[in-house]
Amino acid sequence: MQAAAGGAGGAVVFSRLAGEILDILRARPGEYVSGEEIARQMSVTRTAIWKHIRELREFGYGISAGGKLGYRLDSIPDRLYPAEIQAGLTTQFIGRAGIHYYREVGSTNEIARELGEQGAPAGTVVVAEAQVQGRGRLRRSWWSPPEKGIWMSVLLRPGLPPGEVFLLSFATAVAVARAIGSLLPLEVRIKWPNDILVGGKKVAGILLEIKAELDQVHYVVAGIGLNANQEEVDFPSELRSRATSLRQAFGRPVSRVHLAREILTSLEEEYLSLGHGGRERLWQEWRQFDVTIGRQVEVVTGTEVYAGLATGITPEGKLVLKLPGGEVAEFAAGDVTLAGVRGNPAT
Ligand code: BT5
Repeated sequence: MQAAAGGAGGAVVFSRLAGEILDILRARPGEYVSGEEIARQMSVTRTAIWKHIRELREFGYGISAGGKLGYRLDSIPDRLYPAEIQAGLTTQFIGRAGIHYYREVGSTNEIARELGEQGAPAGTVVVAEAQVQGRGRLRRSWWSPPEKGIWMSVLLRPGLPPGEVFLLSFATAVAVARAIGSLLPLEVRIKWPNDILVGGKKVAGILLEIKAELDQVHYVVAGIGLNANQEEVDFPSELRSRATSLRQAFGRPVSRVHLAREILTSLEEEYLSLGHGGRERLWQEWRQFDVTIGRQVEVVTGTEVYAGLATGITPEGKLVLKLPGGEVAEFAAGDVTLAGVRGNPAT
């Protein structure tokens, strides 16, 4: 748990002692643990324990006080608190160096970028309950309502040459798709370059931002926006036909903490695998999720629109399109609309 520098509103997180009490109570689920025992383990007074129990309650934890019996953890709030994400997190470095938590922030990518400039270690994570200036590619905005999604950025310092950093954006998309699929019985798809779809609608997006010189990458910020618990009516009307949430697809609310932890875990796996030359593995995985290749698509790049058959992805991540005249075009960036996706509305 960390305090973070800079950023709208500053990081909000409970104290280290409150975190220690939480760990003790969490280790004894359903049981009362006496104030005396907690005080002894932590070498603090029972009054201090009481004070921090009150603090935890203010952060939304349900803790019963049973007089002489002590304290019992009854419920955990649905918040992306670092202590919750880190409990049971088995990664080597992502989320280990620090998770910076905000109730509200402009953009988690912006905070992660500031941290990158300040020399924060690889694996630093920024997470917010809400973003007021969440962003997509090309300065588009990303709708990030409070406590409904996962708005999270991971600072990475890859040893890849700048020309290969694009691979990380595909790796992040695969990591998010895998994480969703491993926790929920949903068919997750990726639309080039990295829209994550469920039921033909966008459930998550990835924004990779890079600070590099010609021959050296300083850092990369992998931004992940995942709609978790919005209901259909929550969506702004302009997004309703194109966007969805896991809750909508699954039919029940989902645990954002479990998802965040799973995403960090699979992101680290993909990242480490890439570092060990696992490009072929990445493309194989990506293809398993891909919904673009073999479809008639429209690619919008700036003001141009191209229609054609998506025939493949180059090793540089470019989309290959066979145009009606038979020519072949390659796209390094753009927005794809799928024509005639079976059973799904076109996205
Ligand atoms: C993306 O851009 O899909 C990248 C989104 C990345 C968001 C994360 S949240 C954490 C981190 N901090 C940030 O500030 N950003 C990252 P793009 O492919 O350009 O898609 C943007 C378009 O998706 C918008 O123009 C809308 O049409 C649509 N959109 C906006 N909010 C959405 C949402 N919550 N769910 C689905 N679609 C959305």
